[in-house]
Amino acid sequence: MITGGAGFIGTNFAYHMAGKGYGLTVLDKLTYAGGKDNLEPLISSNKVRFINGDICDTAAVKSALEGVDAVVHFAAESHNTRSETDPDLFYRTNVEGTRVMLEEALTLGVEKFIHISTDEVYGSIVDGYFAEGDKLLGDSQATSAYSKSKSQADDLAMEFGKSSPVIVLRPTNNFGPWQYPEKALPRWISNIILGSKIPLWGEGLQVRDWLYAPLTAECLEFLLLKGETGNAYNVAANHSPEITNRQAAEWICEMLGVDKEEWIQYIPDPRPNHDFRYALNVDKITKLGFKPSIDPYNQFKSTVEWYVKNEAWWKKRKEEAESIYK
Ligand code: NAD
Ligand code: TDX
Repeated sequence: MITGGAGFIGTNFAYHMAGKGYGLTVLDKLTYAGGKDNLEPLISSNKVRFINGDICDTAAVKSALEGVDAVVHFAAESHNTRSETDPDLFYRTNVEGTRVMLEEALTLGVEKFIHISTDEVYGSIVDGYFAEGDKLLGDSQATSAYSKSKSQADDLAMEFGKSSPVIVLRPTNNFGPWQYPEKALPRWISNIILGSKIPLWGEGLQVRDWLYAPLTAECLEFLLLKGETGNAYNVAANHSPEITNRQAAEWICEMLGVDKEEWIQYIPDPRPNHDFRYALNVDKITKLGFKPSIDPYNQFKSTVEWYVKNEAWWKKRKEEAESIYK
């Protein structure tokens, strides 16, 4: 079962797993971020059994779990900016929803439960890298309602993992096809295609560790097969040199053939407590045998090409996505 399988990373994972012949159930509430259209080819070919339901609804979760042997739990409210205005929703979905999923799935005896956490649970780091043991309990160093709720959900999953087959994955910023255009990369690409500039917050010197979503999907299949339960794992690209937001924006301008001096607009940073840099130590998952194939420039390029080709997909989402920045 893939919760949140109609969202960005969940969709990438569903295509990866369907391609490998796994039988899949997607449980998704179809919030603004979920698109059943993403999965249509998989649903119509019976590769995905789709259930429209809420992870906070115990009865719906119980019924959806029938016949399921493993759960990969993505469903969440995922955007920091939205958490500034509706923190309660983030706690309900991310903490309470995760508790319901853990309790119901483990009571029914699933063989593995992978909880998708995030690099944001560690907070920002000036130099060096966070290892798995660096996460503190509770809010840890998390700064937004989104990251604080994810930090608490991570604790719950780790607690269940002391006696049940739970794994926690903490990935860095993902990018790739099907990402909702509220997030930086698809926002910037779609802006330029529509003739608007890239709004770069502050000086654009923040560092994100951009990880191509199809690699996160590979990582999850690897953990389903080889991950040791009761453990948290980081996964990251560890770019060298690191990629600032400014660099990412400049690449997008270059790939779309526009002048970066003209098309990047520096604006006062609207995000309170904007985390400056995320960086993770990946020794643990590397030792277990997972090494993603990192090629940021070409992975950015494939992503830009996807948005150029799939204008109809993001155009119908763009107005809603932009409304949160007004
Ligand atoms: P997304 O916002 O694109 O998708 C979230 C999905 O969850 C949507 O399909 C939505 O309909 C569904 N959902 C929301 N509330 C639900 C509920 N109550 N019941 C059932 N379904 C519900 O998110 P994403 O970017 O794909 O992120 C997926 C997961 O990965 C999240 O847990 C997020 O915290 C984590 N994560 C994301 C990134 C990233 O860069 N996108 C990085 C690290 C971790
Ligand atoms: O228009 C923009 N201009 C800008 O400079 C937007 C939308 C963002 N930014 C900056 C803010 C961040 O430094 O770009 C960076 C990336 O921003 P987001 O796409 O909002 O992602 P971020 O806040 O880093 O969080 C993402 O990574 C960790 C995901 O949304 C989370 O779900 C995940 O846990």
